[in-house]
Amino acid sequence: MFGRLKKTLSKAKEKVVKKVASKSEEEGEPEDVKEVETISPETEEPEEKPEPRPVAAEAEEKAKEETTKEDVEETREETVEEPEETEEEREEERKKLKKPGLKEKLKRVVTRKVTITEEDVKDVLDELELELIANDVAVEVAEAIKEELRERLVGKEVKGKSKIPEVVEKSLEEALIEVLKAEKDVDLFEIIEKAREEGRPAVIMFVGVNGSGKTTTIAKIAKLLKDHGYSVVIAAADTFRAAAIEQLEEHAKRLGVTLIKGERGDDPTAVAFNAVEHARARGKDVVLVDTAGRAYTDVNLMKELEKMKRVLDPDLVIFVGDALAGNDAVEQARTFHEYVGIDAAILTKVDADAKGGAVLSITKVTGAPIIYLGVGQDYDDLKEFSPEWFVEKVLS
Ligand SMILES: Nc1nc2c(ncn2[C@@H]2O[C@H](COP(=O)(O)OP(=O)(O)OP(=O)(O)O)[C@@H](O)[C@H]2O)c(=O)[nH]1
Ligand SMILES: [Mg+2]
Repeated sequence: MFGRLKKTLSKAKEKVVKKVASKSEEEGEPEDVKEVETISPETEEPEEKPEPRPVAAEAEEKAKEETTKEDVEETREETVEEPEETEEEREEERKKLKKPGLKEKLKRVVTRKVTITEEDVKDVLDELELELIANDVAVEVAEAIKEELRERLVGKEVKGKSKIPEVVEKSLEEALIEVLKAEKDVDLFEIIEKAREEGRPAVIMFVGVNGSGKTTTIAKIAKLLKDHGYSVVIAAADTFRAAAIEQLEEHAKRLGVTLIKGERGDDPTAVAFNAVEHARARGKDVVLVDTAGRAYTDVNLMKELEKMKRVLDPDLVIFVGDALAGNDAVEQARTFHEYVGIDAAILTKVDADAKGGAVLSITKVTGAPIIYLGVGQDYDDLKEFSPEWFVEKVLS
């Protein structure tokens, strides 16, 4: 899953780290980190007690050299006073004189920092942008990731070479989370609970082009909700193909949930409306509405979905997109959002998706959060999505 995207991000990360690290070597202090880190004040002190007052003696010598005849007396006075210092005081003084050297050294290592500049990251970021586009990331999203990353990296002070990978990784993590963040969160269970409190079934419409995985995803969601104790009704509002109704009948039978269907060619909105009425009358919790998938350029489909949305006034419209379609899935989402309005997205076939482009792009383009990912053909192959989970997955 996301193998290619992982490689792209890891390559960019390594390049920035390498560049900044080489700069830190050029601009930093000599590599005395080890030496200094292993020296403690204790080990630097000589084991044995030094000769009495070598420092004071040295000072005395120096003073002697510098004194003139006139101030001899004064100097004598000073030297006369000195023997009165206790051994502890002298030890203290000796330490004081020694310590700055050590302190200075430590300070040199701690403050050895490097500031990341535009120059350091420009080429890598440009390259990353192009590689993201090659990974089916929408152009505007690749650009946004580049900018978010630039903002976080340029001007950042990194203290110590060993901190560089951490700083770069953190910036990348934040940049990706930023583009994956939706305008508002969508929680399927909260929505259902809210409708339940209002004494009515929650209505959820699934839209998307043909073959994107709507019917399979509805079956997965029906299983998830049933496992959580909710009663589910499925509306076979894809009356376009007879096989679509049969496919859903099979799922409903296996899952033990109610299916409301019409005949092939019936008005899809009427079928969905009947399902909602049925759920309301029987006190069911959720209605999952399967819709027909055609090309997203199909104006009739968009009109049909618009009408259904107007009549049903659903709690949630979920766009189902095939992650393998990459940028095309993003374009589909954009169109569905324009005509129908989508609240959330589910991307399917992510188990076979190496590029991760659609996952990275859909929210930024439509504002709708990804709530689940389809990761296989079984009912349980549904993964709850969060930007943090995704970022961890692609940066690990
Ligand atoms: N590997 C994998 N295959 C999936 C996933 N989701 C759906 N599929 C497969 O994709 C194909 C199409 O899925 P459907 O659920 O029929 O798609 P649809 O959107 O309902 O298609 P239409 O009814 O024609 O509009 C089926 O073979 C599914 O088994 C998934 O997450 N992973
Ligand atoms: Mg279908």
